[in-house]
Amino acid sequence: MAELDSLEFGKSDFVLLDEVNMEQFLANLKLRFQKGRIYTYIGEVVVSVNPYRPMEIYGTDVIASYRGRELYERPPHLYALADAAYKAMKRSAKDTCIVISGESGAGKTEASKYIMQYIAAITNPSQKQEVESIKDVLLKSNCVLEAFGNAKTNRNDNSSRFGKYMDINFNFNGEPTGGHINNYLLEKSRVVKQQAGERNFHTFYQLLSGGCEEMLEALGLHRDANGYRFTREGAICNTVSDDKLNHRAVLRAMRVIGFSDEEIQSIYNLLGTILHLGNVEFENDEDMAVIRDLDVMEQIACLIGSETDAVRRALLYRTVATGVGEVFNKGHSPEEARFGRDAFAKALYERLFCWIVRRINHVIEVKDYDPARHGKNTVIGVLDIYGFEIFDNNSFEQFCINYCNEKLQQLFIELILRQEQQEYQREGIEWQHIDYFNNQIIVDLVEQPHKGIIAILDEACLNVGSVTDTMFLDTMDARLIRHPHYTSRKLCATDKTMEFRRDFRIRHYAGDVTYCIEGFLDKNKDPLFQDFKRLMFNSSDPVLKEMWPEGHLSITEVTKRPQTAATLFRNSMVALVEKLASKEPYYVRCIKPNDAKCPLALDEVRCRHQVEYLGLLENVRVRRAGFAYRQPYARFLLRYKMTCEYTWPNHLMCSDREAVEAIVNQHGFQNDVAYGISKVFVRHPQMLYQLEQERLNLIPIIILFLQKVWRGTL
Ligand code: AD9
Ligand code: MG
Repeated sequence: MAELDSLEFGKSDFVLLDEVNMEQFLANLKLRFQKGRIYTYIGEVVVSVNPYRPMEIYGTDVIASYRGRELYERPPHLYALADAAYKAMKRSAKDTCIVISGESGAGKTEASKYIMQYIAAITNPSQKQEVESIKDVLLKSNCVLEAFGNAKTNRNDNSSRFGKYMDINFNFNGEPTGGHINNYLLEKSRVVKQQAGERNFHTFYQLLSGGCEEMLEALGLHRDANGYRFTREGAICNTVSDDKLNHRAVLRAMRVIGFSDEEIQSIYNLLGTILHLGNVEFENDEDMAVIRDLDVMEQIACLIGSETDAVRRALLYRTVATGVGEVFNKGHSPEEARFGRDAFAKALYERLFCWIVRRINHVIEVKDYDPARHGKNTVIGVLDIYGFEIFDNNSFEQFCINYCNEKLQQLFIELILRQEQQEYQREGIEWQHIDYFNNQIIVDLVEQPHKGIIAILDEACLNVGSVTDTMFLDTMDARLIRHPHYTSRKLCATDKTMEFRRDFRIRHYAGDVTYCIEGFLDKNKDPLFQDFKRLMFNSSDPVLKEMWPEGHLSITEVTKRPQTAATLFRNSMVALVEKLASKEPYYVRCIKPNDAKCPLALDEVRCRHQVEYLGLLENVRVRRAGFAYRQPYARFLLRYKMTCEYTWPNHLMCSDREAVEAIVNQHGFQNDVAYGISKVFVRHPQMLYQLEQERLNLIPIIILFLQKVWRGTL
């Protein structure tokens, strides 16, 4: 109960601020941060500030101290939130989810891992073998997915370049029985190109520095990341020193999960293939691409279980079908060949990543669950997805990532308002409306059918070959000119020269982002010549073949236009939001204290901006206008009846509600509560803190009393 509202450590719940304004909010955040209190509540929301240093607050003793306790009983912590989500799920057999949001580098992924560790630690006290191994796989999956899905960016040395939503399934006893991972849009363009100062996905560097001699030799690789075009940029800025150790950890994790030796070999064969592909050069022979270095073709063929000539042909020619069904081979120009090579490398990696996720899912998915025997299967979902990004150069990927964050912000607004409103209505309590900035208008700008940016982009992609990125920008300018959250350099620049016509800007809820349209069309169409798919489908390696099931189609059979990348992403976001909205949500709002990744420094301007766009002040206002906590009468009574002479040990009133009123009146809290149909609503957590304190003071006296009764000395 210590530190809940103290001068030394500030207010542990922003709801307790004397006044709700930015100055007080920031002062409290800063004071707590400097005292090592990185977590603070807004009611049941945890606000977390990245400490950028190891903290002594995650040990087993700390886990034990949060287990089964109520949120306000202990200092704010992710563990308390995880416990609340777990308890709510167990008590009401309802699915819950924990949504972790915040910008890149704010601490989402770390938070998700602590939450999972906590859930793993408090479940299965009887150490049943099958439950332990499920937990082990769930935890180990993080290590593998981070190696393949994370990379060093200029914002974060371990930035998630994919979105992850993990369901953990529980049986009737609250033991984990399995899980499922959904992955969202991997930033595959990173495989072939990284911005200055950034790295490719960790796994490439881990393999090169940690792979054993025999493995590297078999893959035809040398250790120097500088020698491969795809890892060269990252080799220069290589600041992540534990690649070697991590390589071993990933191998161990893959074995624990159940990857076979053959599967692991196939994975590394693919990584080797990608590195070699990056070094394939195309020379110009009368406008046709040729490859002089056939050794590298042989190496690739060997790694993907193919023939040297088949690899060479796939890189240099594409099969084309005429309208009348004739099929012929068309040679690439060097530029086309380079484009095809990069598309192939990106696709290989993306397929590999999705296959790894499917493989893990295969191990963790709940099998043979019989609700009649085991009771209802419930779920806690944990969402850790890329945070809002503003880079110097923002492209299609940032557009998708930021759209995803708009959707999540919309959900936050919707759920917080809706849930509060519904609860007050249900319980017959008056609700005071608080104004929010509603970002639905930005979500619509991006996703609205026929009118939104994705629709315009898809339309442009339909016109094969004829539409350029600039024409796409012109169409957007014409159609969106009046939208308050859209502008482009062309629309706002006085000097309308061509170089100004490559950008458009969206006023996001989290700030203005300027996107360069270069590559938007290609990334959205995401074309890959059928020849590559066929090459992989014909691989003698069954693992690789499995990743390319559509490779069996001949060119004349491939008629259907695949969905565009942006549309696929939008559909997956809509499905994700639906999934989250169907569960009882718990929120972690992460804040990045400074851009230098340095401990103890809290940049007020940066923090103010995040507090603003995350809507945290409004969140506090809603909590304060409403009621911070609510409890069913019976539960409240059970916990606090000892603090009132009329209710201890039992009350004689007509209802639990009257008994709760007696407790409230005795302590003089009449103005702090409202009585609903089934629950008592408490305005400020202070009242509960006081009751908790009193309870703690009374417990020794009651124990003494009971001991005396027991011994017959009373
Ligand atoms: V991104 O959107 O994936 O780019 P995240 O996930 O929000 O981002 P991440 O969790 O990766 O950020 O945190 C960034 C770094 O901050 C970590 O690698 C740690 O070095 C550091 N960090 C974050 N949270 C903690 C913490 N609770 N304790 C110590 C932390 N260090
Ligand atoms: Mg992350």
